[in-house]
Amino acid sequence: MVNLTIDNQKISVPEGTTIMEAAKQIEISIPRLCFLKGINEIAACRVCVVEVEGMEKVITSCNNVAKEGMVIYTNSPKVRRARQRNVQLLLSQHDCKCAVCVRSGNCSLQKLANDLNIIDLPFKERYEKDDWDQKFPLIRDARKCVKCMRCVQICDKVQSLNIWDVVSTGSRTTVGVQENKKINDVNCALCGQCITHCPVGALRERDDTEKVWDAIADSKKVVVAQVAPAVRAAWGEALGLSREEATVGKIMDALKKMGVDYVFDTSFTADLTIMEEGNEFLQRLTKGELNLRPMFTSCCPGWIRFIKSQYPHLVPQLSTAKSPQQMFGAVMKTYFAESIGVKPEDMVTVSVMPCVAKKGEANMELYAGEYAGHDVDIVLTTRELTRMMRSAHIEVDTLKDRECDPLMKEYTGAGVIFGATGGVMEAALRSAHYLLTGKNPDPDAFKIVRSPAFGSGVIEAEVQIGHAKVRAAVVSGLGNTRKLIEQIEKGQVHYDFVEVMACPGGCVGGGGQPIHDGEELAHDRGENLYFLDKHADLRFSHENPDVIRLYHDYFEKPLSHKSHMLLHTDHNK
Ligand code: HC1
Ligand code: SF4
Repeated sequence: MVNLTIDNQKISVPEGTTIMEAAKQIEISIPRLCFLKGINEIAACRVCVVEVEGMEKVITSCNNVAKEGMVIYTNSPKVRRARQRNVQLLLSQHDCKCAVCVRSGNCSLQKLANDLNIIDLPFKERYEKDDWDQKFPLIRDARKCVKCMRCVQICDKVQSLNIWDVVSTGSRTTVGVQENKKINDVNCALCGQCITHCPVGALRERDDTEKVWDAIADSKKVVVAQVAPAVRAAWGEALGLSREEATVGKIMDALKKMGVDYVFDTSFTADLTIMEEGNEFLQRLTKGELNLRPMFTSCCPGWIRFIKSQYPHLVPQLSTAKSPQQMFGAVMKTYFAESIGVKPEDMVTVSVMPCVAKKGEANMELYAGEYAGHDVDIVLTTRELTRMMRSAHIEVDTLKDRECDPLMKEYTGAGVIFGATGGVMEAALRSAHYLLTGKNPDPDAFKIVRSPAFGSGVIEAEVQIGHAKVRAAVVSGLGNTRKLIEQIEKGQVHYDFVEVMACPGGCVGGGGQPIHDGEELAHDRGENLYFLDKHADLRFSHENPDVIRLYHDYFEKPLSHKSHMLLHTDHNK
């Protein structure tokens, strides 16, 4: 053990403990901007400096370890002056337009400047302009970048894609797209993890909220919204609601109050996906199409972008099922439009997703139906939803639980758990058991595929369903996915069915979710979804009465000709 004194308190810590960690143990919180535990411990921002008795200069606390006998001050005049100066230097290269920044009120730099009582900038402002493609779903504003390197490290160490890099030299050193390329010319998966780990507003999603307001204001348009499973687990975080208060019913109420005509839950088409993808899997399994094993899930668009750019030869192994988001759009513009007597061209379909890649997915030519334009017209992230609620001046305390509209009102717990890693696999296994044996399993029979740490790697399971043995694997995070695929390719592991989610923890940890300065909340949000499943009246996708009626009235049966036309796609296109 090492003995030292921090702010006049004596403390003993194990050898190798950083000063920042040691201070935390006695509830002294040292401010920081760039630090991300285990990912970015490079002291780039120099905000976490502390004074050590006997040392002339202050030192950074995130990457210096506590030593025997050290006497440390975390908030002395010398420390405060150094911190102020370091933050002022960052601000000198920052556009400081806080009032019009998407991260205003949730920006670590803004908070630091306030906390440090910085009320003036002694330096002349100097920041770069750039020519970012404003149509791309991910937007970068170089004038707000503080060069903390978090985006570089997240994309490299967690997602294995190295999209960002340090570019230019000397005083012009900054962060940009690798090799100074355009963002459209590199293989960004659009997972949005760099956004949720950016401490300021330098990275954000393309804002599509005005498009929704325009559609609502257009009296000729019928606006139909769907809300993804994982949104319910996080939307209240940004509005100060507890998990119990932030129900999905209140999102539906808020959307109606904003002027949306019909509201639905994407968990409904998650159930429909299970019917299509589950049957497709059983067909591949029982027909012994070995060259197409393992079958990979196809609902995560970040994963689809990844496989297409990194492992194009594996694309035929993807399930042909469209994602629940796209299925919903297709069903809205056909079955639902017909049933309410609206022309598909007069319908605007809006999705609320925890994801940035869903914006890219919806825009793909692949998903422009013959009926009217794209399946989904506008995609909002969870963050954009809460911004819209704010701009509509909705008092969250006044929101009531509202049900979805008829025809696609019902959803099951199996659909809800799609939003957490392992959920798609578990939902599929529950229904596969029924399809193969004619009997429902215990709903929790396959909980082995739930990742205990939601994203700490790979879960594998061999499950017996009737006479069939299914070798399943679940993975989240693209770096983890790359490792798994390499093992599959080398023949070191063998699976029949693999679920992949691009974001660590699955959609609950998605790049469109509320931001908490690098704090990982995917685990808690995932627990919330499993809690909702546990207490749901229906827990099997094949028992969703509205899905059963949809097949009876419209699609006939899973994998029918009509299903293939509307609910499946060719990922090779
Ligand atoms: Fe997801 Fe999905 S689970 S991909 O994470 O299959 O975004 O929530 O909506 O489409 O259902 C996201 C979540 C979501 C789809 C479903
Ligand atoms: Fe990398 Fe994901 Fe950010 Fe794209 S969105 S740059 S893949 S972290």
